[in-house]
Amino acid sequence: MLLRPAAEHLPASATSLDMGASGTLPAAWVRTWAAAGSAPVLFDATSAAARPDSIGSTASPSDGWTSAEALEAATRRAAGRLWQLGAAPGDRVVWSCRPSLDAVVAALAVLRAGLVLVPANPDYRARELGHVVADVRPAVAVIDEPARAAWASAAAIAPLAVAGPDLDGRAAAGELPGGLLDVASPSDPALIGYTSGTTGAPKGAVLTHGNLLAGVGSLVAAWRWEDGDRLVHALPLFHAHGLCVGLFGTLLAGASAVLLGRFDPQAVVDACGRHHATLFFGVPTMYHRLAGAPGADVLGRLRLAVSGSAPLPPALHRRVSELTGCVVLERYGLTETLMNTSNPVDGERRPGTVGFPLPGVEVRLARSGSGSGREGEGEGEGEGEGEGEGVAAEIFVRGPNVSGGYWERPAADAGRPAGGWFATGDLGAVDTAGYLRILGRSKELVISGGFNVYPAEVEDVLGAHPAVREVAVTGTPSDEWGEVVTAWVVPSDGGGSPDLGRVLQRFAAERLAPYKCPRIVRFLPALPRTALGKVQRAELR
Ligand code: MCA
Ligand code: AMP
Repeated sequence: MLLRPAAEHLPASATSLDMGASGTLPAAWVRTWAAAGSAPVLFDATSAAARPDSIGSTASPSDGWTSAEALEAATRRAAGRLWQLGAAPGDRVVWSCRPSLDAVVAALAVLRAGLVLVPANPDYRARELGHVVADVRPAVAVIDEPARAAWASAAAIAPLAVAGPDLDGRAAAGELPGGLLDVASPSDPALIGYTSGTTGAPKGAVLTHGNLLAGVGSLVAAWRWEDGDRLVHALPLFHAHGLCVGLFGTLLAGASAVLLGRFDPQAVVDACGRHHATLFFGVPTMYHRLAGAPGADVLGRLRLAVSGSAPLPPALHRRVSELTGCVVLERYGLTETLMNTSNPVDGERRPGTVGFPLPGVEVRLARSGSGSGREGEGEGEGEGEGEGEGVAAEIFVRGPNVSGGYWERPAADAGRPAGGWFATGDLGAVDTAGYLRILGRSKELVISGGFNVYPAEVEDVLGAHPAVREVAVTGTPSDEWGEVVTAWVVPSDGGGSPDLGRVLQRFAAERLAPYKCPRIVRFLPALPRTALGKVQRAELR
């Protein structure tokens, strides 16, 4: 069944916008910056420890704030530096940096220069960063730490220039080739987001400039994001939530953001108050921690607090509302599609639901399997498939926000949406008022603190340890994290001990980013399997 379109839930101003992706984000940003002049855009609190005086000074834009015109100039110079490093339009740039203003300028410059931004978690270990570098063959890697730069160089299979994030400071004025800035077309690739490694190795979802503009533009419209809005930004910058929704959205709306660089409940509370914030975006773990923080009632004074990336338990939704007066707005998205649905700004924000389709996005529920969705489903087939109100079925999405497929994957694994419909791997149902409810996932995925963990990747790593005969990875429910990663291990010698558990956790920590490492290790004599030999994960959970 097709969900009722956004038009029924949004004002005409939001739905009459052109979501047909007839432009690019950089071109839109530059127009906004030209009009905004000296207006403050980004407050850099990422190095607050070194500059405590600057926190809270909203009076002087020069004190920690970067203006629209300064951001335009810095990103222009940084784009020139990327070209000097040898990158040509269409080349990929791996960007693996801790949050900083320089890192932000570098990322924006990649898009302005017509290059393809490939974010990589700065917590990645050598094998994780190496996989991205070997797969995407970047011309440039922007990396803020020598050890990670060395890992990238070692994994490169094509010539690679490695630079630190301070691209602007190194640019030589007057050497910029003219006419190349902000000229990418909507169909050109803009960003490759690594995600969904069902086979153990993440693959890159390719988003075009048109996808980014449509995906971010629909949020600006639906959330009535305006130049007077100010976001407290405490999300990682290397995922769609922090980068596309938080940062790119701020810039498209002509609004401003306080970049905290990391999440700390007290810092969020302080920044909301001192900077007169109107917006906060977080994952459920952040709301869990904020709910218990002194001064959290500041959330109730925001115009909008948004949750996403993982299910926000209704009990937590109600708790935040009771403690702070803030009715969190939950929305739903994926790296491959950016955001698809959202609870309304005006109207009831229903706990346990992700609301209605965003402007320009079609959402439908249909039976999955037998090739449906990714390769097999045609136009309009979703109607009359027997999936109706309240019945769980796979969620499919279609729209100008949806990626055309994964980077250089063979057809079977390419994620090409057939008839435009992208199979999300999430299961949902609509309630009587039309709100979408996420009921589970058909894909094997653990979401811990808003970060996605693919069991196969963790199993591949642990399975390489000589003490492990077999291993399966699942998610164990957790109030704070949503789920935590649990490894079920069949030891080679038949026994298992807390010591071996710790050895395996250390082994994982050397090879995987911290959020993927098993918090819990359990030992079994054998894994439960079906008659065909498939591990029965449901029995382990
Ligand atoms: C940190 N640790 C974690 C996680 N984060 N362990 C499991 N799951 C995690 N998510 C580890 C730390 O390395 C540390 O390990 C220990 O847990 C305690 O760290 P703590 O300081 O408490 O954590 P934190 O640094 O405060 O991080 C918690 C966090 C963070 C702020 C909730 O996980 C976070 O920023 N999550 C947001 C994820 C996100 O942006 N997802 C968007 C992707 P040790 O003790 O060993 O040192 S999804 C997306 O983009 C789609 C499109 C969407 O819909 O949004
Ligand atoms: P990613 O692979 O990082 O793009 O994560 C996308 C996945 O996050 C989706 O397929 C969902 O499983 C999950 N997700 C995102 N937002 C929500 C939400 N509000 N509720 C439940 N799951 C969500």
